[in-house]
Amino acid sequence: MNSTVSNTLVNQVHCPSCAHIFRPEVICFIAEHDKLQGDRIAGPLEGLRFRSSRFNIDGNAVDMEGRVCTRVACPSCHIEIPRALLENPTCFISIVGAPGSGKSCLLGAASWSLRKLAGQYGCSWVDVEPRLNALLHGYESGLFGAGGAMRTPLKTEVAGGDWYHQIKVGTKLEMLPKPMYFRVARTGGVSSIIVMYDNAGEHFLPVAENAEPPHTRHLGQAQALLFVFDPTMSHASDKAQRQELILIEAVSRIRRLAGVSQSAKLPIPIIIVLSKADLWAQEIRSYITQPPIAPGTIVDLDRQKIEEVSTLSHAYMSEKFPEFVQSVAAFSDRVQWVPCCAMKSSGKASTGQVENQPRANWSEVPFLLAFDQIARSQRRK
Ligand SMILES: Nc1nc2c(ncn2[C@@H]2O[C@H](COP(=O)(O)OP(=O)(O)OP(=O)(O)O)[C@@H](O)[C@H]2O)c(=O)[nH]1
Ligand SMILES: [Mg+2]
Ligand SMILES: [Zn+2]
Repeated sequence: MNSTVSNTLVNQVHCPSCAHIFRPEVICFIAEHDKLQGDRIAGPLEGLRFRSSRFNIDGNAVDMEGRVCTRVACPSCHIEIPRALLENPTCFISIVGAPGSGKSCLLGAASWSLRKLAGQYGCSWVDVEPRLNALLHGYESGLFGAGGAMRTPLKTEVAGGDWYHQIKVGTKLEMLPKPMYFRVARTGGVSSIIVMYDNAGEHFLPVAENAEPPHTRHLGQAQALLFVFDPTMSHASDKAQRQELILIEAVSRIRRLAGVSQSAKLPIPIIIVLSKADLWAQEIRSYITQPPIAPGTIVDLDRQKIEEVSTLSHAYMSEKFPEFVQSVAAFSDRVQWVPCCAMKSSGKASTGQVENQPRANWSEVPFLLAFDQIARSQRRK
């Protein structure tokens, strides 16, 4: 890259898709000219990835056919990444939970809420490159779009182009999740890029050691873990047991991928997101109708209120799901319990059918808490 931009570059970039770590100078550009379509790793429909030695005055690469190229890709997996990753600190947030626990709805509701409320929390929240967040935009407009019936996100599939990039590694095809990117900044302060993923719950089910699907490789670079626990999954069903197993499996993968001992406490904060609060949290619901806002240094979060709600939720969980609570305590000393909902379901007496209405309460809180904690730890370094 040319010298006009190099003074603002970060020291190293973590690829959000394949976890490769590289210096920004070795970034690949994506060719724009029609004659340069097709890439041996990214696929035949993608522009060629290349290292450039020709730049225009704005610091953009020029491809072999003379077209200006602004899009960049990881030098290892060739998946496109936002250029902002070269210039801003990154916060990786991994969202884990059983199939159907509410991860995709949570993402849609959180993103929708943050677009409206970020200013009140003393920060800004914008798409880094809207094109790369298309999946999430679909969740948001389905849940909160004006007019028409509310559409909940489709079940996140275990494979397929909407949710995953497909690349060619040697002779093998590999699926990697499509990250979602937001720029968050304290009003008037330095910005960070939040990277999040929406996996299918099935990817977190226990597998034989060293057989982890590549889809969840992001767990190795997670700086905060959001575990979505659905208290409405019947205690007696298989799924209830899975929630516990999924947590144990996720922690074990994080430890393996991050190279920490299997008996060590997790070195990152865990936030247990208690989803579907409209259905179960009668005693707690009144606490989460208003966003928890109070002056803070990084984000204006009302920590006292959040702590109060976390204590109430922990008490609820200790009574109803003691095994789960014990597992969590064994993994971390830094756990927060955050109830939230993405919608309100109610039975319609006349038809007996369930009716859903958009209702995002506290869905943004787990993400702001995670960002706040990551930003604090980055400041301490
Ligand atoms: N009442 C209520 N129902 C919810 C809420 N969030 C999710 N649901 C319901 O739970 C279903 C599953 O939610 P998803 O967000 O798709 O679950 P997921 O964790 O992404 O599931 P996978 O994609 O299979 O891993 C939705 O279709 C909704 O019917 C909520 O806040 N309240
Ligand atoms: Mg999903
Ligand atoms: Zn990569």
